[in-house]
Amino acid sequence: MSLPKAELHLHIEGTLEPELAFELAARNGVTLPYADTDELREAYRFEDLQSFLNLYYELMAVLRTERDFEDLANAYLARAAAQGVRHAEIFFDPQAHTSRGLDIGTVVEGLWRALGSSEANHGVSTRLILCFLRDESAESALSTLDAAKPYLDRITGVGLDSAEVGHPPVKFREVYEAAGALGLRRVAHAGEEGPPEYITEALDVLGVERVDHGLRCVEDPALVERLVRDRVPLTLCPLSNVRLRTVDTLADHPLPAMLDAGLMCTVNSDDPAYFGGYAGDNFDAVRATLGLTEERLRELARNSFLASFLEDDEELRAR
Ligand code: ES4
Ligand code: ZN
Repeated sequence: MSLPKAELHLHIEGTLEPELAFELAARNGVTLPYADTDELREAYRFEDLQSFLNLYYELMAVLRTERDFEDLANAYLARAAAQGVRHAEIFFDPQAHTSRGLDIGTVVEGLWRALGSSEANHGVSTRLILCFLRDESAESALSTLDAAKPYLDRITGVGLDSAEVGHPPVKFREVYEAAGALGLRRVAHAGEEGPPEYITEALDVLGVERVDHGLRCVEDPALVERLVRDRVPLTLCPLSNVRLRTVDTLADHPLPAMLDAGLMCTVNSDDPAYFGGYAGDNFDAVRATLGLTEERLRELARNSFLASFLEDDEELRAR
């Protein structure tokens, strides 16, 4: 569906389609443990978040040069634009690359080659959000923020992703304080697999402005009340939730009830190459399966711009 929308929850590494993965593997002399794209797609049957993350990190081995990151981002932006995305706030995971010996500059400059010309080339404005891997140490997050300092003109905010359970937001208090002091916006994944308490902690301890996923807030009525009152945006990813078995089926997704409760929901694709669809596909799926009215769909699209980090004048142009 091509309703104009902003995408606020998108991991650029999660847009690596099998075809591009094999193309980059050949270009860089990397051998993948899959015979072909069909065999790779066979591996896209996930039990939970961790089983997905294992493949997600494994495939990143094909990303080596600035040009690889540029090609990855351009491929995403073209597909997003075709589905009505006018603005994209894009997560990247520097530690997943620096741990393989890449320089953070290769990642940021490569992505920027695509993002810097995205409005002209794709009609999509962009922001870049640096995510810390929560299953790595707090010290590693601090040194990642330090390494990013030469590139802060290209980075709008920080986020927190990867394996959630056992890695509560409080672990990253110090790096979020430092990021805030540098003028960076703050978001974090919370309440995807982790408990509602992680959502509260992300708000109170990390000072986040948006919660990525936030799905499990529905288990805590007092938390829902707070999120409604404070109009805290939640970046939901319905197809991701199905593929990672956070919900049993799409028909069981609490999105309609969350909207009825007054929560400020947005619909996003998370890792579209792995979860069966881009932003428009997620909108199509919730419309078809959850029976959302046109008015609800327009509300979701409007929320995506309101919850974005666009300035007011940019927001009006994008909508
Ligand atoms: C992710 Cl779906 C999801 N959750 C947490 N971390 C992630 N990194 C990439 N996709
Ligand atoms: Zn995510």
